[in-house]
Amino acid sequence: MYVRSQSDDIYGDVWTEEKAYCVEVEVHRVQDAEDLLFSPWREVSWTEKKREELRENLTLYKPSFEALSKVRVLLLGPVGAGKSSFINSIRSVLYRRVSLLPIIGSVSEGFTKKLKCYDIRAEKGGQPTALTLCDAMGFGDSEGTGMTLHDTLAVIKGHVPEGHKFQSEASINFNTPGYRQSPAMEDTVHCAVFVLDACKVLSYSENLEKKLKKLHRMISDLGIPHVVLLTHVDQVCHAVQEDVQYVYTSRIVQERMQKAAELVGLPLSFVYPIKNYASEVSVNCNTDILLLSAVNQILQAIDDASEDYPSAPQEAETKR
Ligand SMILES: Nc1nc2c(ncn2[C@@H]2O[C@H](COP(=O)(O)OP(=O)(O)OP(=O)(O)O)[C@@H](O)[C@H]2O)c(=O)[nH]1
Ligand SMILES: [Mg+2]
Repeated sequence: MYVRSQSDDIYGDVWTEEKAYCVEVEVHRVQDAEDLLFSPWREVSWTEKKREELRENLTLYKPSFEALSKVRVLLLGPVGAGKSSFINSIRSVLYRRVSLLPIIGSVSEGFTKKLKCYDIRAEKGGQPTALTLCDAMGFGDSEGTGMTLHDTLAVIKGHVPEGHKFQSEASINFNTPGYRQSPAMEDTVHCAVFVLDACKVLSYSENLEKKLKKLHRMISDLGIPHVVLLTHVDQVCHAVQEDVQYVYTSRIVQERMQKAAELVGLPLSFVYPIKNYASEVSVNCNTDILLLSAVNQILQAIDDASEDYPSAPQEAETKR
């Protein structure tokens, strides 16, 4: 439990005897009052009812653009930020137990090497929802490492086939096996999500920042919505580690969100903090609420952008 107090507040007993001996001393870490704001800066209802409401929003979601039956969301970002973990976490929320997809790993050169799209099912063995989450290779810190800008744009435009293995020395082109020359609208990416690690936003390289900013401009030009997910928020604030309910009261999470927004060049309202399932073996209501809120923001961004799609799907294809 976290208590906010004035510095001269006294809790417990005050000894008046001249000689008092301590038999046992218990030391507790006290969260610095400066770390927490007096009230959350974004309102969230942390209730079971809210979790079910958000879950239903996702499972019943239908894209507002009628020509589309499914939406593809591409997870982009530096190696190790938690892109694959996010897919595993969303599955966990819907299956009501922590899912164990064999796609997560910590390797400095990046664990995910292929483009793989995952159907998100309403429940284990159930019907796929209208959401598909696509996992791809991470960005390296230095030039020429990880997925290139060129290949990222090829994926976004829908040219790259499922299962393609990225190779920094072999850019995607017309000769790439399975290359889609004229992708249909359902093959393109309908929202790009930048996944950034709250522990590392202050130390990402200049090269990575340039790449994120460039992508932001290029994706905007294509008329594709994009948002930022800030992962690992449990590792930057003790209160949040105890309970993600403190996420919008934590000053440090707020600062890291501001930094994440700056890195990409988006306003703060496009940044959503999440905590992926990483060490726990069962799901938790508040963690689910934060994850589902982020997904619902992504779906909303897709629907907002689709209002500006040309009405006929063929026109939409040529626009891209
Ligand atoms: N504590 C904590 N750990 C996380 C979180 N998200 C991911 N992790 C851990 O971070 C490590 C990397 O996660 P991945 O999901 O494999 O990261 P990725 O972005 O897919 O990485 P690449 O495939 O290498 O590009 C794993 O050990 C995860 O368990 C989070 O929100 N909190
Ligand atoms: Mg991965």
